[in-house]
Amino acid sequence: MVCNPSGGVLRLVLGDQLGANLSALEGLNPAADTVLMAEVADEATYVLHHKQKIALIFAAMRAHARALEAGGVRVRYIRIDDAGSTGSIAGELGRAIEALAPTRVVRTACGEWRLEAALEAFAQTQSIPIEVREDSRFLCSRADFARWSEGRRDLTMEWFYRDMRRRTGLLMDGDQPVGGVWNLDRDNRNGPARHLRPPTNPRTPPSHATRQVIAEVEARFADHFGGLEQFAWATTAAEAQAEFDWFLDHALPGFGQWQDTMLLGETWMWHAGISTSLHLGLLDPLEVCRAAEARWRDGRAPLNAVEGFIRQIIGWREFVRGVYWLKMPEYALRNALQADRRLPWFYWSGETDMACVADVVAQVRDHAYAHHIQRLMVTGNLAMLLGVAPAEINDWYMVVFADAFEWVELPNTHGMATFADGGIVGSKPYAAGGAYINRMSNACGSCRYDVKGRLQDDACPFNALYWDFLDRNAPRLAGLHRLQMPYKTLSRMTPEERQRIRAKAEATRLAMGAAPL
Ligand code: FAD
Ligand code: DLZ
Ligand code: SF4
Repeated sequence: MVCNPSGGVLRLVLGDQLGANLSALEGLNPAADTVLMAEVADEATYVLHHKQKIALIFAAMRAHARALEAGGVRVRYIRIDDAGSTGSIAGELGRAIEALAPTRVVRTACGEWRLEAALEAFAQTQSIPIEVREDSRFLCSRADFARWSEGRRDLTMEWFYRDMRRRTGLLMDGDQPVGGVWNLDRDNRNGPARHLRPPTNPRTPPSHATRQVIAEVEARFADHFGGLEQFAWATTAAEAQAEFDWFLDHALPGFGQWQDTMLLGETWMWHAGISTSLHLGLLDPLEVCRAAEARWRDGRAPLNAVEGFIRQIIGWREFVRGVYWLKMPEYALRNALQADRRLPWFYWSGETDMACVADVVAQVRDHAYAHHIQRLMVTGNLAMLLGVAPAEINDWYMVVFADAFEWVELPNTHGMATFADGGIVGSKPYAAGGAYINRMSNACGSCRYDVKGRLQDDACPFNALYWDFLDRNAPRLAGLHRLQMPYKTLSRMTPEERQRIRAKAEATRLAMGAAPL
């Protein structure tokens, strides 16, 4: 990979900016410009990412560099083992500026606040111009989201989503939603039917080049969480498209109906598994949504599936990213419920008798993936009920998932799963006892705990924790409209019963290792 002094424009491409239409590459002159890509220790270790995430990013970066070079573009590519590497993106930018003497630098805005702040600080130390362009992986710019949020008391995803439907024209009949309804979520909450069998997702077997990266990551990042044996992530746009085509044919039709369902030992089910490809720029969000819409218009997928899928992408994905950039850096420090406990060790080891939790932990170890309801209602819900400190929870979510980038992880964890943001993203905490998991999964049947029990030794731990959570947080939560029903039930319990629940919940927390920090 070439590194001649160019005098042209130096264009920075980060490991999650691998799309063909990246704004930093607009106007590229192959005769004069150089693209800088750098595998660096800082990005690989600012959290101890799952090994599969590092392997995915490095393999995708190398494939992208090869494709650019094949198209005649000069790439200065720094590998993780480069002896002269400074270990940081800013450091590598500095080294490239010195070596190539470019006329200016062009880069696309970073996804994460942390790196954007570091690169802004770096720019202050430089005399050459550094142009920062809009992040082309999203449909709604940061400025547009800020405008949308102006003057609103609550940032409700549903209103944002409807505006995005109007803006994109997706599933619209003129200015009305097709079918006359904006949101078909009420049709999308099925638990597992008897003998329910999800389609078998082939995913992407690693190429020769990817297997080489896997071996390097195994050697260099041996102390990071997770296994590499079952690595099956798309690392190029072509692989990502093939995975998505499979989803359109085999899983999209059932996506609506079964998107909240959990089955032990089943990983992908009716989910697309495309979050990494969207975040890395291997798939374009609007094209993905248009392809799904076409399936409905052709009669090959029902509206509840297609609407639900599109809502996740132009609704939730864009919304959480907008909230992140609107509220950072203060957002990361929020702890509305003053949670202060340790994360139990079994989140890492999987050593727990709770069948639902053990299944998710084994899955993230092997695949660096869990679907939304596993993240929200199993691991997230349990951590919230235990009162685990937000920093501990965020660290776990950032580590274990291949698709974990703070702009999407933090609003989901802080906002959706634990209510640490105090209600910016969600209007209530998604707290639930074992009954919810029993309804949506087949886990309880093979669990040592009794899902209906509350106080006895083998009672499902979610139950006492759930009622204790509501009780403990009543001053903050009892007024929330959407929690009126459970608080009414709680108010019918005697003081003695509530005391027994409190004692059982505390004993459960301590037995799990969720001691105060
Ligand atoms: P599908 O279920 O097939 O959905 C399609 C696409 O919709 C996804 O690829 C994703 O881009 C988008 N999407 C769906 N739900 C959300 C959502 N809540 N927020 C943003 N986009 C969404 N997603 C991440 O990409 N990275 C994370 O680090 C992450 N952390 C999460 C933490 C918690 C506590 C929760 C509850 C959710 C989190 N999510 C995160 C959201 C969601 O779980 C994943 O996007 C989804 O599971 C990815 O798998 P998929 O591609 O099979 O999604
Ligand atoms: C996640 C990641 C990793 C593991 N490694 C690199 C890297 O070596 N070089 C790089 O340019 N990007 C990497 N990334 C992605 C960055 O962390 C990502 O660009 C920032 O978090 C901003 O979103
Ligand atoms: Fe999970 Fe409780 Fe069901 Fe066991 S009984 S699988 S712990 S919800």
